[in-house]
Amino acid sequence: MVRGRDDPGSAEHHPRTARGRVGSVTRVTESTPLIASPEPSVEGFVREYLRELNFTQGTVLERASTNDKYLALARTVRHYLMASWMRTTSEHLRTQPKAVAYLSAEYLLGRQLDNALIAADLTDIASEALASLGIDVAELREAEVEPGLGNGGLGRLAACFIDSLATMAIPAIGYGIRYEYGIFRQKFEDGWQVEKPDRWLDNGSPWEFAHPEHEVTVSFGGHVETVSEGEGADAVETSRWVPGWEVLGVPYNYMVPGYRNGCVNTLRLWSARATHAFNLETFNYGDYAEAVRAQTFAENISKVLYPEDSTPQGKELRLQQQYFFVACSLRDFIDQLLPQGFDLHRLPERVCFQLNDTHPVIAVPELMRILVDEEGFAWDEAWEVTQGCFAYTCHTLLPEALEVWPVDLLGRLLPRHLEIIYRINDEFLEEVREASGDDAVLVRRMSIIAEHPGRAVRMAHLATVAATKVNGVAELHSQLLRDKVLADFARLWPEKFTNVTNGVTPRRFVRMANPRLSELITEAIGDGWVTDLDRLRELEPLADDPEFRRRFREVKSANKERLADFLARRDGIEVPVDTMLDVMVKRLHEYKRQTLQILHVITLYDGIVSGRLALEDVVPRTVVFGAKAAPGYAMAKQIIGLINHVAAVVNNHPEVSRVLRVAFPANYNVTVAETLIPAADLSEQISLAGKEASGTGNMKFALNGALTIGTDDGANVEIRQLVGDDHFFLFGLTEPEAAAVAEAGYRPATYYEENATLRRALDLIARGEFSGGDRQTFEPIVSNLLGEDRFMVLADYQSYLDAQQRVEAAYRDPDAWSRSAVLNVARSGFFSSDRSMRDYLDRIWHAEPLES
Ligand code: 26W
Repeated sequence: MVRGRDDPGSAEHHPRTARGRVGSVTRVTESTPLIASPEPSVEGFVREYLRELNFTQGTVLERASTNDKYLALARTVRHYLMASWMRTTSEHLRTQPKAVAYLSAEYLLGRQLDNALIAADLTDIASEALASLGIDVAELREAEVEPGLGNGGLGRLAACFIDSLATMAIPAIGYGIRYEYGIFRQKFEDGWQVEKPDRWLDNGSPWEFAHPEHEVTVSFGGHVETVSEGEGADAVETSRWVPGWEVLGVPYNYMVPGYRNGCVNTLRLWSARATHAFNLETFNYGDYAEAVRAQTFAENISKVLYPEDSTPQGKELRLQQQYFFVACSLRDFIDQLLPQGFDLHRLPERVCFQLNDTHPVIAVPELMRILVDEEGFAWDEAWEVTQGCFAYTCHTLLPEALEVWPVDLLGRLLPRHLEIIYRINDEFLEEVREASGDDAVLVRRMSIIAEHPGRAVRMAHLATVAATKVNGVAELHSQLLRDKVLADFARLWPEKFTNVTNGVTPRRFVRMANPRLSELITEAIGDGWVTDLDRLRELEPLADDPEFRRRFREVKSANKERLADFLARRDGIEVPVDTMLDVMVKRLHEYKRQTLQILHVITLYDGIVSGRLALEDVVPRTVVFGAKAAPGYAMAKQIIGLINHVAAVVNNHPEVSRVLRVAFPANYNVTVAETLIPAADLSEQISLAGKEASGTGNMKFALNGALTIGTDDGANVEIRQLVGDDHFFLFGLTEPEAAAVAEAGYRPATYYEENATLRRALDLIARGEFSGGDRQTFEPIVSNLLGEDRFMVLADYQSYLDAQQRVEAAYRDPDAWSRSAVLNVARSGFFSSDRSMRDYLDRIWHAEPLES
């Protein structure tokens, strides 16, 4: 149960005396007066900056630390966006347009400063202003600790989407969790991953605005009572949730600036606090220690991001997090963004709650509970409204990544929600029975409640039943959702299923991360591409212009220098700047097949040391990995260990290291991606076909002029179709082929027995070549590959090797290579997240931009 601040019923639970009167929210009916942001000028910026440094940071320039200077700069930049933010917010309230409310447990934002400078068009002014004070902006940029409030693709996608929504002036709000600890900081000890806490808030977070006055109370536990209302024939039984405990959600607002368009949207992240009532009572009893313990208990809810990105642990705290943030968000939307007394029957006209995977799906029974229990809606009315308000995006194909919650856990934490889910399921299964002529097997398969191994709620089924639309994140993925993962549902409701291929924001991943390429592009075709990425097409003819290609190569090589410098300073890693830069960066997962790439490295190493491969026949390359493993995922950690141990041997070998280097900087994150991707020549997208839903790194690489070596998987399929077969190195089984091999019974050992090159590579690992002679160290990897090899690494090995040879041949011709690279840039405009947003708007949300 959730109560808003303005709910008079909550007063008795919330003695306010200690904290003063609660401000009620002013409903804006016409434009409120707003303070203007300062006019951009160098002198003005200097003044604002010194004011921040002296009056807010409380220090003088001579004594200011780098962090002081960074905080003052961040706050100064904020000023220039503030009026736009306030204007956007008040316009939103005044005009009451249909809004998109993006519900996501993760936002992998990356650093904010540079993005804000670019959005506000202040980069040059800020540099000049600070230079006049003897400060280097570049140094301050590095002081920012990125908010790593996400695991990988799904969280980064959410960050790209809110950027695009703001740039397109769509009324949108992002809702999520303000984790005190984001994704862990990865370190290597002897090549093995260790996790350290990510204390991203330690130095202060200048981008957030706490709003305790908009706190929301969230309830958990307790039991459900049935109450009868009315008499005789009119008597109706209703359910009443009597919760066991409560926490408060305090919202923190972050600005989401559009690119130079005067629109600044809001990202609202919730932080958990103990309720005042609880504190007061317990403290009054004099049990100080117990009161503090209870406080810690409540605050644990938003303490840490779960670092699993594919195997849900079914942890109670995770379900608490999920319910906590969606309960706060629904309450907030209804109380803060809709006019008082708004008729909730019309909610679908005003909002689409987009469910970013199943993590926020508990919002479905929560809205039902609000409508039925609090607003007195009849069940059917409430269900119609609810079905009109939600849409669901699925981001995976791995069955083990689909969340299920044991019924006893869910019932203990949210008894009323479980009851609601049961009723939704009953009515849904009735529909299935009717449509299928009582097909009991089908009913069991489609049920929201799984019976085996234990009774559990299948969140993907709940989401699919409730949503107006269900979408996958690339063509192939959406097709597999329709044909395999959710096939029964797609047969019942074909029109519910749609595709929206992912995209990435060109602001962060081209304009900001690759200023040199941006300049080259802008010089050639003007700067319209930043918000209209299809215009990159205009570069196509320049692929045939030798001078343009030369300048493109100059950009690449300058980006390699920048990377080398970055890695030298950050990690003490030395990378050559004149070799092919071959990059695989993404979460460590067996289906993504980092092992396949390390096997290629081992094969090159073996070829050289055994003399079968002459040094002059090898195209010098530097292989860069970046990957975090879920802390409990033993095989993923083994693979990290293997890569680091292979790197040590390769890099220290006097001959081999002349043509082959392996670099594995620890703690891959958005900031590293921004330096690494613009320098890359070759993008490794080598998952087993049918396993990677989309991938978004693949798009970032193509847009930055790297060529892809990849399987026919996820969005690779669309990248290849757009850039053309001649500019993409395809290899491996297709999805239907892989499915057929699996069906027929896959036997990896056959490949080992029949392929001598593969055998030598695996034998090197098995014999301890990379583990100081110890055969045990990497035994689990070898026996896994020879035994189960669930993701068919061995089946695709030879095909991958052949593709790598085509890569080498192509790279030997710099002109042809850079022609392909330019064409990759020119033909990848489709992968802008602006286009993804247009697709969501047309196919799912049906919202319009705010007039400015
Ligand atoms: C712990 C439970 C869990 C399960 C799945 C947590 C997180 C997930 C995510 C769905 C994993 C994820 O990030 N998926 C990725 O989403 C990207 C954005 O759509 C896609 O590009 C990637 O292919 C997909 O793996």
